Amino acid sequence: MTATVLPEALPTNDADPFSPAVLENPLPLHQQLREAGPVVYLTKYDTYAFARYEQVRSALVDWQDFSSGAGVGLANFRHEKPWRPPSLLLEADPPRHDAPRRVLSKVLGPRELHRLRERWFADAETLVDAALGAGDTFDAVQVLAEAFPLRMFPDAVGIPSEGRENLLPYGDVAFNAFGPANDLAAKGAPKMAELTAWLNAQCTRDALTGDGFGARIWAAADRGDITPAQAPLVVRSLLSAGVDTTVHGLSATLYAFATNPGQWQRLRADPGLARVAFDEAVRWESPVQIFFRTATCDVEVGDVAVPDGRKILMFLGAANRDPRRWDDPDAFDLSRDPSGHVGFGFGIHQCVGQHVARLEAEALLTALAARVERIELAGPVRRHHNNTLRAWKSIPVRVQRA
Ligand code: 8QM
Repeated sequence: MTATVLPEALPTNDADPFSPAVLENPLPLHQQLREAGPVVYLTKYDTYAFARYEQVRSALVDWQDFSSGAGVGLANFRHEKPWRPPSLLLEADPPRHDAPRRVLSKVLGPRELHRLRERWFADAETLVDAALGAGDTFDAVQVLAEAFPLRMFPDAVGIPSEGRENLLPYGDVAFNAFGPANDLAAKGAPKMAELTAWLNAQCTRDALTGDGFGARIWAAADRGDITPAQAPLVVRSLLSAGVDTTVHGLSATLYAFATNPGQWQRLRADPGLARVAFDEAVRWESPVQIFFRTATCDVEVGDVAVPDGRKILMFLGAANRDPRRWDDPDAFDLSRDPSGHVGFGFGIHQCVGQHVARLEAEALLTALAARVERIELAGPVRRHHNNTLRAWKSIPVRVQRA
């Protein structure tokens, strides 16, 4: 039997996943989409969607049928011009994808991270001491989740201090650009050229200091592992993907603890749980909520087919709370094994910086757990809306020092 390719044969949903209401709280839509079926047709964007763990994970692994080369946003690069030259990693398929991936994977590998570990732990202690020294109520987003990666990561890449205030605004524009041309995308448009020019200028050989990740990417070009033309784009990937993601991953972790005091006590009793805690927070909140793929043929999924050339919206956040895969999925629980979550993606594109992110989280949480007896919300939290990210503007917390 041949699978039908007609959208009319599918469960449909008329919601706008990028509307302010859904971005404020996507969980009800995620549940509707999971319950509707393995494949749902989104009328608003004339596109297909996966929200169950099984389909999301299978599609992420099957890069042949579900391609990234036409872009991983709503825009289809076969028909629309990308807003910037496509990423050599994120928006490419094998074989083009592979050499840049290999280079970045090595630059961000265990040897490099081992060199950073001691310094990052010491810097986390300094940062946490400064935060606690300023009082026992503060904004955990600004004072911890933004401050730590914004210092550590650009230093590790090797860009100068000047202009770093552009990193988060650039990320906001870039992550909005994966979604539709809505108000959020329009908001970034006036700043786009300036931010892009600044970011690109940080990717040249001369802008990058010393022995950072950036210089190591250029060294790979000197060895011939990638071409000199590819090097600045690989540096650009690092600066595009490595800032907002960790900021909101750390924010998610701090929010999770501030609202689950029992879990904080567990971390305090066993600081070795810091890494599990971060992964559990990435599962629970899914800082990167969505990515698209493009079908390279009529792909059969169950008893329907996604037609050749069409975009599929993959709801990573919905998959990460799919009760078909997770017990008590809405609980932030350090006793579960969160491995297998799709918050870092899965398969050949799975986050190449995930070990960097985990090291940042481990350093920050270890410093915090040693110094803070209690952490709780001190006022209303505020989300920051973005077409791709589940992000925060503010998480006011009150801490009690240990
Ligand atoms: C998202 O530019 C890039 O290569 C890139 C940008 C954003 C990401 C990944 C790669 C997933 C964090």
